[in-house]
Amino acid sequence: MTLVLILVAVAIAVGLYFVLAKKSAPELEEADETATKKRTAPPLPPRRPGEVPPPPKPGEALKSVPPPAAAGAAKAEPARKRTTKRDVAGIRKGLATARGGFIARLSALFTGKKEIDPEILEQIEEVLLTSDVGVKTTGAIIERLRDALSKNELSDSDAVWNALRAEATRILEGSSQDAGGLHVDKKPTVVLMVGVNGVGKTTTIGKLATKLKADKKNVMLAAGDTFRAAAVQQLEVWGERTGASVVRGKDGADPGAVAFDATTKAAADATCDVLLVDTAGRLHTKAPLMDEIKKVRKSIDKALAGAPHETLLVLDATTGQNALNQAALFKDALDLTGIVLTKLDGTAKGGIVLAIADALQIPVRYVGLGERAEDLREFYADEFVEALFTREEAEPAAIKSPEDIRAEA
Ligand SMILES: Nc1nc2c(ncn2[C@@H]2O[C@H](COP(=O)(O)OP(=O)(O)O)[C@@H](O)[C@H]2O)c(=O)[nH]1
Ligand SMILES: [Mg+2]
Repeated sequence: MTLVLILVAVAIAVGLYFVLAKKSAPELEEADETATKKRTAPPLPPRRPGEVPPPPKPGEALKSVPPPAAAGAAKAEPARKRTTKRDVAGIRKGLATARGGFIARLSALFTGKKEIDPEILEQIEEVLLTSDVGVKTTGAIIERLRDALSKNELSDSDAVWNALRAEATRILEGSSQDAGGLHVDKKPTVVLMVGVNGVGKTTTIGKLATKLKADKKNVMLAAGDTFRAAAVQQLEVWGERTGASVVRGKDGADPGAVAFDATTKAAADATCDVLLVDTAGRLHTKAPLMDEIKKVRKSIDKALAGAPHETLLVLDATTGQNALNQAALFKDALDLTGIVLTKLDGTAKGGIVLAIADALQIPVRYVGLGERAEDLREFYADEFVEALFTREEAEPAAIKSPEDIRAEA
């Protein structure tokens, strides 16, 4: 009798457990929906309790182990193939101001010295700190150099320079597995552009529309900065230049409504490849304004499930550490897929790119090296470091990549 009672109690408990588990699953999914919608891999088939996975067939064991993720690459998809021709010389030209400032100051510490000056680490540290690399990133770089020096891994000042260059590459590659331009693999691909006032959102949209048009893509623009009539006009000028249609609302219209309308139109238009959504760059320190960007994002998702496919944060390199503070707030509010760092042509510092890559672990996708459409460059760490760090005396012997050699042939 007691046994029967115990069995009945156990059966009821098990039943209750399954009913509760089933009920809470959709609620959890909903709460986490925005964060995981785009990137979650298809779920593995459920395994019954106590079930042991089948042993791997010979040779299969290694395949089933995922490759180790690079630092900060948790969100990143596999590295994409470079779509543009390498143009180290062009990028170097765009970085002339930074090379004349930041890099020239660094380089001067090494010029004419073969022996390592014991004070060189402090001098490097000072240049990095005054070039927007930031305290944390500078500290990490110096620590690694000090470590290598103490192990006698750096024999002369050339070796120190190369180690510095390698550090820059490591930092930039760590965050940029997913670097290099937009991923236009959905039709339409919806791109939401965010950032504070004046950083270059609208200009970047115009430059992107120009690039996409050159790639024979059909582009639509959404005038989501409804606060200033001038902002809408600025986008319309880019629309006329590139042949992209512009979706706009009435003056002062709700930005979410404009974004919803544009996304609905783009989704219904079979010829539309990419929709670029402009937003107002209101002060990020005012929480309600940040909430509004989140609302815009939600409206886009409502009009087309899974969109926006890209949310790019635009940062102005000339604002230095301020750009980092902005980025932290936007990263908190939105699921950012990349950074566009504009106006790198206008700063003698330029170290901010290292600080951003190191602190945010969000891939830098484009850099702005001027106001013309062709000055927006897809970002690749190796190419960028080569353009930034090549010293004047080494320039004639610039290293050629296999792509360059093939292109010349
Ligand atoms: N030198 C330079 N100027 C830029 C770059 N990107 C944008 N600008 C300029 O920055 C200013 C503000 O750009 P805008 O797109 O209106 O910023 P928004 O408020 O974020 O939309 C404009 O004068 C642009 O021409 C860049 O990469 N280099
Ligand atoms: Mg604008």
